Amino acid sequence: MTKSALQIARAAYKPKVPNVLTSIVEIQEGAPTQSVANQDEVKQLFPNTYGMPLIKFVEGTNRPEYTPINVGVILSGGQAPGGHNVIAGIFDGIKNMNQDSRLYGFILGPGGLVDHNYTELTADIIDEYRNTGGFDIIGSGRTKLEETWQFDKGLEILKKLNIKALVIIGGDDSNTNACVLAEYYAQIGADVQVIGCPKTIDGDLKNEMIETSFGFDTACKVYSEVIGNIQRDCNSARKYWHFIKLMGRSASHIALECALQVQPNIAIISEEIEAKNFSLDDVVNYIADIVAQRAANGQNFGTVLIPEGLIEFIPAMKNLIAELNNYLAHHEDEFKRIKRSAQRAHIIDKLTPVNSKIYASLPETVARQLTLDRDPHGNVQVSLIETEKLLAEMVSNRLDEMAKEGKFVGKFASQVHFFGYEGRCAAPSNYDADYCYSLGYTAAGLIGAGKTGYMSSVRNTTAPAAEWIAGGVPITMMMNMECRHGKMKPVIQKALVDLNGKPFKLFAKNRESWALNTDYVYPGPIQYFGPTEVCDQPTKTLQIERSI
Ligand code: FBP
Repeated sequence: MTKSALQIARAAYKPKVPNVLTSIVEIQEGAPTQSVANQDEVKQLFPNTYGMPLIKFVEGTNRPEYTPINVGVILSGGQAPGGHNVIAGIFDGIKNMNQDSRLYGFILGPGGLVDHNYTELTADIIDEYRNTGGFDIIGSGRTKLEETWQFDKGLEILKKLNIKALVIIGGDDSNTNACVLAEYYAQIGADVQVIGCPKTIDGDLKNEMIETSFGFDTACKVYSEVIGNIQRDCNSARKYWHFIKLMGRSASHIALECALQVQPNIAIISEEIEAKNFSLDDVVNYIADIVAQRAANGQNFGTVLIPEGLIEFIPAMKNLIAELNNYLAHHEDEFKRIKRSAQRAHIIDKLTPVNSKIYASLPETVARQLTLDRDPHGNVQVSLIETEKLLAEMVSNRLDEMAKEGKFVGKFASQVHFFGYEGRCAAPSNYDADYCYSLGYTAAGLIGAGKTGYMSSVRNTTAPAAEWIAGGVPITMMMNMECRHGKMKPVIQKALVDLNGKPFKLFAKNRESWALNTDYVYPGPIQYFGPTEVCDQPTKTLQIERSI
């Protein structure tokens, strides 16, 4: 395989790790824990893994004798930069315990465990993938591991390969399932430990003990670089408004982080739209007013950041989507038989008056996107909805009306962009390379200590890596009960943007000035080699959250 000069240089990079991981690790256990809410229900559902203590790794003196251990690893869900380094960390960690330990990767996500599709990850393979982006070492998938028959089927192959521990690298849902699996294997005495690792570029798997999910740092840096470039182009030509949609299926952490990095003219934060009960028209008016104000100053250009999940946070749109989900779930075949050109009118006819009116007001393309195939859970696939086009078109229409009323004097031309996939497999930043390797090495330490139902945790990451704190958090500690598909289920609480949190407050304090002045910041590309202040900075979100 031909490699770029950067790839070759990057392969030799040695991730920085907490000092404690370079020493003899001893386990320090804290007090028993409890779930964030619904303690009684969660406790009842997880009798074997509830209430376990927090674990902190500390420097020890006596190195235990480790017997060889076989470990399995699964990459679950969307790609996130650094996944290969988590696997490298696990590999090095279990080899450090005993050179005869072995690592097996299950192919294409959790489905690989159920289908007995695996490969042994040897030193040669691991070395090929150190510090690289992507999940291609074993691939990823979105099969949900939640049924007992899947757990039993998985156990057959784990037993055959003599695998004593499984590491599941995934987001909130995958780690919820990891916890259910840990509980099940403990309950049936399967003698298989299960450990989770926090992954997702969306940044919505975080809490007091998990500072950030891996991949968020790199992905946001990639998007911010490109947005910065667009801002410079836009400030040079001074003739376009750029509507930029950013990934983040529900939470707006990516949009907020990018806004803090690039200081755009407008950034919409879904959580705020929901809290203020904004309608789609309110969002359109908000943008159009800023466009008009800038035009009055002769600035017929600007940037608008739009979180991917926005549409589902607008209460009226949420109701419309819920009714559409329900209608399509029950009339899918009937709907598909209708001629494409007649589908819109058909839906308008079937919906309740309020939703019908909103649906009818949507541009043709967006109306169609809302009726496209649902995901395996019957939900609309938000990444397929071109919110950026929707808003650009609606803002343009609104400005035409304002022009007639004499409230807009200027020109409006738009460009639309969607940034998501281009950031998910980028070569991990130094932060993600170090963080991920440490998470993997820590997971190996938890396995060595015989733990199950824990998530690997590396904290204090705004300090130099040597001072990072490694350990484990019982996954049940992050859980609460939520209604999923009509049933109450124990799930890890998703972390949305906190409107009372410091990062949002800083953004809110500055946004008026960023709207009217052109205060763009141009972050430039991720730097892998060079001064630490250029190469090793964590996200703004993390820095602001952890500032005193
Ligand atoms: P995860 O939560 O699984 O990490 O994936 C997040 C994400 O990147 C979202 O931002 C996006 O909506 C989604 O994946 C896209 O999914 P797919 O890769 O299936 O198109």
